[in-house]
Amino acid sequence: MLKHLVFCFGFITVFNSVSAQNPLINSQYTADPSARVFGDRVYIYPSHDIIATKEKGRLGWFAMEDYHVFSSANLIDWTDHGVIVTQNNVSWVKPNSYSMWAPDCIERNGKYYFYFPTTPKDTIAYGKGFTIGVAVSNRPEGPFIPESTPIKNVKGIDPNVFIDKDGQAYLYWSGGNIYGAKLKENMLELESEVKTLGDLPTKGLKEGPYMFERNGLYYLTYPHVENKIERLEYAIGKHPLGPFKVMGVIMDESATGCWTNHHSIIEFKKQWYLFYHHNDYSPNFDKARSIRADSLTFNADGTIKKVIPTLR
Ligand code: FUB
Repeated sequence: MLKHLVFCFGFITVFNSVSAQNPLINSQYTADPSARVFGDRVYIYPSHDIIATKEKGRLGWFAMEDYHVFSSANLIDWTDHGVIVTQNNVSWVKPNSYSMWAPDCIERNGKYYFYFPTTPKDTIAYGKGFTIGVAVSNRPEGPFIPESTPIKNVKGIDPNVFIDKDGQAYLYWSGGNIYGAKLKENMLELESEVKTLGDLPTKGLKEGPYMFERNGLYYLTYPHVENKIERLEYAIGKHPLGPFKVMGVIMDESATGCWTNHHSIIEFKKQWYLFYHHNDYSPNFDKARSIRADSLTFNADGTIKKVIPTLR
C-alpha cells in the first residue's frame, strides 16, 4: 500500500505544478471531510486513514488513530495544524481501537466543539459499539481538551452539528438510519428526545448526515447505499428535525469504486462547495481515502444541481 502512496503522490505533484485541486491533501490519507468557515479560512476536520497492520487495527478494515485539522485561505494551499485528538489520550476511549471515525467541529460563543465517534472501553457504562465524544478548544486548530465522558444517550457514528438562526443547536448522527436531537446551550448534552429522521428512503444504509440551511430551507444531506457504493443524496424540510421530502442525488456513486462517500457543504467567498472523498491515492483499497472539493450550485427553486467530480 505504501508503494501506491509513493507512486500516487509523485503523480499528483506533476498535476500540482499546473494548479491541481483534487485530492486536497497529499501528505496522508484523509476521509470524511467536515469543512467549516472560521474567519477568512476554511478548516477541514477529516478522518485520518492509516493502513492496518497485524499490530495496528484490523487487517483490511478502516484504521484511524487520530485526527489532524487542515486550513486554507484559497482552497489550494493547505496548512496541516497537526494532531488535535488521538485515541490514547481520551480517557473513555478503548485503547488502540483504531476507530476514530468521521468527526465534525463547530464554533459557539468563541469556543470550538469537536465531535468524534469512537468505541468506549467501558461497555457497561456506555454500551457496545460506537458512541460520540466532544473535545473543546479556544481556537479552531486546537489544542482541544476532550470531555471525560461521551455524550449521554447517543449511540452511533458520523456526528454533525448545526446551529439554527435562532441559536438552537442540533446534533445529527447515524447508525443505519439517521438520528437527530436538540443540543443544550453547553453543546455537550442532548436537550431533547432522539428522533429518527424517518422520511428518508427505507431501503439501504444511510449515514454521514450533514445539515445546512439556505433561504429558509433545511437541507438534510447523506450518503445512501442500495447496492455497493454510496451516493450522496438530499432531502429538504422547513424545520431542522423535519419532516423532510427526499429530493434527489447530489453526487452519483464514485467512479473510483470507493464504497464510502462522506461529505460536507459550505459557502465560502460567495461560492458553495461540496467536500467529499474518493480513494484516488489507493485505487486497490477503498479504506485509504483522499478528500476532494468541487463547486456546488443550486437551481432557482433551491434544488441542488448534481456535482460531477473533478480531479483538478
Ligand atoms: O470513515 C469511516 C466511516 O466510513 C464513516 O464513519 C462513514 O461515514 C464512512 O465514510
